[in-house]
Amino acid sequence: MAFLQTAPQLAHPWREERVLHAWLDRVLPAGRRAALDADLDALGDYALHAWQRARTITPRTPVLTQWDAWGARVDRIELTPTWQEGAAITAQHAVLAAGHEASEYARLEEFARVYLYHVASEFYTCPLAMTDGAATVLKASDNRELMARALPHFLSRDPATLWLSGQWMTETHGGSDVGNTETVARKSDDGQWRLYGRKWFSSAVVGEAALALARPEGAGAGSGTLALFYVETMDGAHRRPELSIDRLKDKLGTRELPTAEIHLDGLPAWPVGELAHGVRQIAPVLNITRTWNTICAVAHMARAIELARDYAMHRETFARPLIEQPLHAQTLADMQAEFEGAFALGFEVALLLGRVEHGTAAPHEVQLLRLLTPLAKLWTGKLAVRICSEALECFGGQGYIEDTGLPQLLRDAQVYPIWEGATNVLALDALRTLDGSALMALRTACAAWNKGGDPRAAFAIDAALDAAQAHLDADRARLEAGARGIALTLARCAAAALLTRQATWSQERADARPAAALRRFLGHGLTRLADTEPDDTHLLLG
Ligand code: MFK
Repeated sequence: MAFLQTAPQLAHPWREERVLHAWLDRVLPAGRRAALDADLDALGDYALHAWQRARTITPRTPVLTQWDAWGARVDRIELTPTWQEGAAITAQHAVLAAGHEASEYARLEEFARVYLYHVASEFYTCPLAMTDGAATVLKASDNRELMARALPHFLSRDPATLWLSGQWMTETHGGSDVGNTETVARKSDDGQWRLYGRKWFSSAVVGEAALALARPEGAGAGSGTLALFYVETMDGAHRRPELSIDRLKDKLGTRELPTAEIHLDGLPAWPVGELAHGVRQIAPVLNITRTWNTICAVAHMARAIELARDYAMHRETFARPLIEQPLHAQTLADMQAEFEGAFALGFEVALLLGRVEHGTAAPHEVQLLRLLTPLAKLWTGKLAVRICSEALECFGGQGYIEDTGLPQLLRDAQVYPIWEGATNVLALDALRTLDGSALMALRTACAAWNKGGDPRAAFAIDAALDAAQAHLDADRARLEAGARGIALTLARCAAAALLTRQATWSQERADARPAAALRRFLGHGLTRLADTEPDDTHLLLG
């Protein structure tokens, strides 16, 4: 019999996990930490089961049936088995509901669950993210009627009553620039608002509700005149006839996720707040879903690295395991160090979100959260693609073979820099918040995180922050051209400071690994500032 290579084995994503364990041990009070264990263990079991199951069945994608045999419009979507399990897993383990408990740790505990569930969920986390955002928007509104109607469903711990919400924003002419939204809201004679238009990326069309941007009839152009509406998609067991699904998108990745193009032809709608400034009203959805994007990207990196590491332990080349080949080990360790930095930033954003929402954050932390949310999203989104690509290479040709499950990691990862705002849009969003006091808030936070840690880290972080600050003095065109470099630099500074804190805590417990991650992360450099010479830019594009 010819040689047969064993497939990479996935370790238990919770029981045999180190980084999330240490983070939760450091942050959470003992009682809360212990209470979390059962859900994380069960979600780890599910993740392991889902990975093993996916290796033994033919991949499935959702199927849209628009018409029944007798010509009636039905727009029925048949979901994959994993998606059919989504409501039960979400409700049983409070994946969503945990984030809305009355505790400053609620968001951290929610995102620990998301971290374990995400890759197994086949991006069921996408509609969960939007539902979380919708719940957050409704709670922030003073619309008691909508709150009473929707929140018990969005945050339900019973799969039978759980509702998913979409976020219907993107249109053919209004992607990043939603001010171009063409959907119109008209008030009918009975006083009911109704929406007319086409939404171009609806990933929760199987959900029961959505938040939608639309322009009230007669309102002027631009984004300030858009209003935010709440809609429901079902009339009992049937999809409302004023909502039709034109087709499901044929995407590079996230193929199990039924992303749809839809038409609204008089769908009943209720204003969430005032009939203007809809972008401002929907902004909490953006920030919540961007945090989901961050944690999902980090979870994705963890999965790719874990598989590559396991493979390196068992695959022999040139008479020894790959893990003993210095260059291969170096490559894996570099990936791990970047991942640990990304993890630290992502979970700090989750913790800060909970503290801000619960009212226990210091004033500078409110500003810090607003700045770190886009920074974390844009950096981790890009990094996930890079790490997944590198991980595939760790398997040689097998990394390119579809039924290993590895190519899907890379295809799916490409959504993170796109989903919920592309990298450059996020960099410009960071600029929106980046005045002198926001930078000071970041400096203050970094100094606190660095306290008692490796002085070389503090020196490198200060130098990189100074360099980024110098770039903020540029004129507007240069500032925008350099926004990505500034954002990446600030993200790396925050991550390095957070790694320093984790390393100090871990060293006191005789664990030297986070300190090794910090040294390596610093070795990769913090500064990513760009050359923004406009003449060169024009020459290169001419
Ligand atoms: C999982 C798999 C998914 C399958 C594939 C998916 C592929 C992608 C599908 C999608 O389409 S996902 C949705 C992606 N779209 C976005 O994320 C939108 C990206 N664009 C932006 O984020 C723009 O920056 C934005 C739409 C917000 C620009 O809008 P405006 O109205 O032109 O900007 P403006 O005037 O600066 O902001 C309006 C208000 O919102 C301001 O407040 P005020 O009215 O009080 O002045 C801003 O401060 C506020 N604002 C904007 N962004 C904010 C924010 N407030 C808080 N947080 C933010 N992030």
